[in-house]
Amino acid sequence: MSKTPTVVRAPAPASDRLTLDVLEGLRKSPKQLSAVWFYDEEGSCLFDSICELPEYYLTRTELRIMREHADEMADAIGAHAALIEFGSGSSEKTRILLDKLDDLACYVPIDISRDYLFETAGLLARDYPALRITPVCADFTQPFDLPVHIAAAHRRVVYFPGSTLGNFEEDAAQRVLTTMRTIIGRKGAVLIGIDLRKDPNVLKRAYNDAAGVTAEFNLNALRHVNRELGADFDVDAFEHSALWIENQSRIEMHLISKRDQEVHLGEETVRIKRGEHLRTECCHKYTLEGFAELASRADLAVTRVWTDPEQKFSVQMLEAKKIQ
Ligand code: AVI
Repeated sequence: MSKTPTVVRAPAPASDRLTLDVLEGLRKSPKQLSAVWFYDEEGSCLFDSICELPEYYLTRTELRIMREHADEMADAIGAHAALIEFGSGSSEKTRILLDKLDDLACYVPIDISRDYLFETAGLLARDYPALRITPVCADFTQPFDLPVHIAAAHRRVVYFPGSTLGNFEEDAAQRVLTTMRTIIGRKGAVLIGIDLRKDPNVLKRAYNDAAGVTAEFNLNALRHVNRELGADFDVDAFEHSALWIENQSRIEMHLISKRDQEVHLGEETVRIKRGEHLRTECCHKYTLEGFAELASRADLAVTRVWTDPEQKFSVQMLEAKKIQ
C-alpha cells in the first residue's frame, strides 16, 4: 500500500473576496473582523506563546486531562479506528492519543494552513513510522473530501481539541458538530475539548494577560489585513480589550479605537470613531448541560466526560444519539 499522503486541495480564496468579507464586517454594528486574521506566521507564534502564559489555563489543563486519561480515551476510541482531526495545527495533543493507539487504521489531520500541515505530518511520519497519515488541506467549515481509505476502518473518530468550537457562534458551532456527526455515521465518535464556564475574573485574566501577549495577538490581526489586503489600519491607534458577556456566556475580544480615524481598504474608506469597538473573536464557555444540549441538536449524545479536579476544562466523547 502506498504511503504517499493524498492531499485534497482547497482553492485559496481570492483577495477581492477577502476584501469584501472584511468590508462587510466593518459595516456591521458593532464592527467585526474575523478571527481568521489572527493566524499569519506571527499570529501563530503569538498563539503558541499564549498557550504557555500563566493566566491561560486552557492548554495546560487540557493536556493534563489528556495525559491522565489517555488510556481510557484510547479504550473508548477502540480498535482499528480512523482518527480525523479538525484544525490539527501542531497535532501536539494528538500525540498523547497516538502513543496509546497502536492499531489505529489511519490518522487524517485537517488544517487550512498547508505548510504547517505538511511540516507536522512529516514530523509525525518520522515518529510514528507504522501509522498511515493522510493530511487534508481544507477549511472544515466548508464541504471537503476525506480520503476513501477511511472506509476500511472499524469506526471513524473525529478529534477536535483546544475548545476551538467555542470560537464559533451557536449556529455555526451546531453546523460544525453536524458535519462531524455526518462523518462519524452511527458507529463512530467525536472526542472534543470544551472550556467550561467559571469565575469571570479567571476568564478575563486568561484573555487579558499581564505580559500583553494576547493584546499583541489581537492587534496582529490588523497588521495581517494591512499586509494581505493593502489596508492602512494604524495599529498603534487601537487597544486590546477582552470583555466577559454574561448573557452570552462568552469572552469577546475587541480592538478599541483610540481616536477618530479613517481606514482605506479596496475602494472604500471606513470611518472609525474614538472609543468605537471592533469585535475580533468570541470565546464561548459552556456548562456541561449547555454543551450536551448543543450536541444534542446535532444528533450527538455525550457518552463520556473527563475533567480536571476544579472542572475548568473538559474533554468529552460524543456518539450518535440512540434511535428511540
Ligand atoms: C483558539 N481558541 C480556542 C483560543 C481561545 O481561547 O478561544 C483563541 C484565543 N484567543 C485569545 N486567546 C486565545
